[in-house]
Amino acid sequence: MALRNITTVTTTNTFTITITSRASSGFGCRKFAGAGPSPADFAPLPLRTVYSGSKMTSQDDLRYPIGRFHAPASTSAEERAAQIETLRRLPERLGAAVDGLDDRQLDTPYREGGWTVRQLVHHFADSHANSYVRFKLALTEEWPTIKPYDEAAWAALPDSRTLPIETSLNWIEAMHARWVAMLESMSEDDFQKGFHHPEIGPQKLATSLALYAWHSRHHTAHITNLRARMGW
Ligand code: NI
Repeated sequence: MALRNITTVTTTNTFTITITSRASSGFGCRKFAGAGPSPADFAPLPLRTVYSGSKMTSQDDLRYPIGRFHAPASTSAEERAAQIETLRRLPERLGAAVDGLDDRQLDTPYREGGWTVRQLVHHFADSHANSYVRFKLALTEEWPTIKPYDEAAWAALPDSRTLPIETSLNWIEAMHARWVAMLESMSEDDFQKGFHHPEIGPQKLATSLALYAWHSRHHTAHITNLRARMGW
């Protein structure tokens, strides 16, 4: 699978350089749409730099504030407990990240060409709802094949661009209560169950859990970093 060809090298400065042996660049491609994170999370990016105040920041830093996702070969019960805790706390942390923002601020992209804060919040709901359903399918069927979706197109729909964020914040809170209760009931064997993604192949639930814990922190950091840069 293409993902196995990716090597990440961390240099002495803050930049992370990703080298891939994939023949074609995945940047902007839709191949991994619906896998969870943006398809570009796994793709090489140019190390263009921008000035933010007096501090120079790379586009990669803005796009991957906590680094890219690296699928673990396996996870321990302790690691999974920490990941479940991240999902449990997302509604509270996301609520704090957007607290007090007005409509102008909510409609500000977190980086040049990126989603707005409003789109990020609605993306959390869309993405995590898909993942919640995939967990349910994997727990109740034998390695089902799931349906990818075009997350960029979903984020461009009118509801994602215009609805008040409270609609998704409330939904995320309720959904995560269900999701976390399900995760806490899962056995070691359950985490070895999974689903087939039509484009990226078999995905264990243990890997999905790690991915969505990362995803929770990844997009929340987009918002908190924007606020820090803008002085909001
Ligand atoms: Ni995402």
